[in-house]
Amino acid sequence: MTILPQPAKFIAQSGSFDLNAETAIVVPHSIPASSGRVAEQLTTWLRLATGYPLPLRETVSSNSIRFELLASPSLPNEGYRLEVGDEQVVIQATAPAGFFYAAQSLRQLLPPEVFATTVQPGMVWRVPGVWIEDAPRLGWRGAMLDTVRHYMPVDFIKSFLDLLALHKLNVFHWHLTDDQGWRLEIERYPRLTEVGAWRSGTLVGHLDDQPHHCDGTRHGGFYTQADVREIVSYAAERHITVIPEIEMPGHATAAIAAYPELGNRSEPLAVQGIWGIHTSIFNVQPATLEFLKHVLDEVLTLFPSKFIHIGGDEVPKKEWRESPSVQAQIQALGLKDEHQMQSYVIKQIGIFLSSHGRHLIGWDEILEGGLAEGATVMSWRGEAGGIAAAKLGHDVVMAPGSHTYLDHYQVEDRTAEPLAIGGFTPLEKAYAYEPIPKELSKTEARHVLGAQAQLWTEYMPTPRHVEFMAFPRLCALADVFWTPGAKDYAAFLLRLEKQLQRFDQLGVNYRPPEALRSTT
Ligand code: TNX
Repeated sequence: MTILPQPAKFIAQSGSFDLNAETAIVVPHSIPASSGRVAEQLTTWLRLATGYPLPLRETVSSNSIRFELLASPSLPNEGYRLEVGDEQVVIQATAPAGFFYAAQSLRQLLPPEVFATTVQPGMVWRVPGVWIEDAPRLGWRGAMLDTVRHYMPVDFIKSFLDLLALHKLNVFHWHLTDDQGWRLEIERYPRLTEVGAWRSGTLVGHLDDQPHHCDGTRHGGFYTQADVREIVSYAAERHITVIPEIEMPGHATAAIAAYPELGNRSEPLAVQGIWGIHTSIFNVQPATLEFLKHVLDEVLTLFPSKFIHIGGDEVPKKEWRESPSVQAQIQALGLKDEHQMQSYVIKQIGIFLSSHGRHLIGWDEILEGGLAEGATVMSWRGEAGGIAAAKLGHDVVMAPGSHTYLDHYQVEDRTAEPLAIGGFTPLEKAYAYEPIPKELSKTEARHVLGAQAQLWTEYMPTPRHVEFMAFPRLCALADVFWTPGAKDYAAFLLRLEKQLQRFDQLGVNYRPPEALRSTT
């Protein structure tokens, strides 16, 4: 088996199918346009490297790749069947996502050169005979990219989305605001990007190295609303939902630098060039809550996702403790302390989002001081937050630092590789990750919507560096998120070897894993 993530069920068959200049793609009239669209995508992909015309036809013929629509309950929406025989390849699914994943699998059954972007002469494009029935284990298979600590160009985000799609991941969690920058154009508040998108310098070396010094180079950038629309639709074409993250009430320095009235102190702030947890957080004036809702109004028009991520992590309460006005509000609202104040803010935002038919998700700190009704928790400080929330009957997404933080070192000898934040998460550990905590009963486990990988970019200044940290560990996590049943690391490595050959064609800057260094 060469497909990654590994299909749920497959049986090798005798024979094989050769793709050639006469092969057609058959999309009967009964296939709805949304699924037929996948056939167009498939032709586009396959044409690049094969140079074959691969026309779309409505009538059945031999030497073809045939799409067949199944009645809805026979397979889940993301499921598909793929059968490769001598005369034809048959793809069955009930919905566009299933056809899309079948097409991804078919590409991976072909030689890795099919991922080349120019015609490869002299190739035999042979697909080995196989029967596959496949569907994912988890519904939420995500990857988070931090585009704040380092701005990532739109073209890179698109190529990253292509790689997510190749791994059958379906959520792109886009970290857009933080202390070091505000990267989303908000028409009502232009200073968020005029001021907030730019910092005057960036920390040199590691946060733990003292004294801190910055490089003095202006860094920044932001995504216009047109960029966002383009990315959201690019993702949708690849069956990926984009979930924006707008941080509150902490990780807010860039916004406060742009609009000082949102903060708690009178002295002006600059957009941060240093990593870590900063004490500057939003105040809790009604006007600030209004500001957040106005920002979200625009966010909601840009992002059709059911979930909106509001951050909520790492909120030092120092400024609130010291602010007479926040203290007065805590009193007036009858709250016990600053934790309840945070919870109050998140609840207000939760109510706002529900009133617009959306759903709040936040990092596990939103549990502190009481969880907002219906809120979904993203568990990052280990699994505890996720377990607690699921036991309370809330949905959760597992994102524990221990296994899913791809900003950690991939090697024990830290001097052997570029500076990273810390930790040690080698490929084998990522592969060993178990997304459903054993502490949960079957019923509680239904609250685990899925899991995701995190790419925080403090120590990843360039897209190539992001690729180096993401791959191949994200391949291992994709397998964990998608494939039900027993794991087999040795078999994973064999499939990975093929995936790396595909990466070579695509020009992905992956880190060659030790286990495969002698062979690749
Ligand atoms: C903690 S994870 C953070 C981020 C950092 C990350 C570095 C989380 C919700 N907050 O702000 O970038 O650690 O690993």
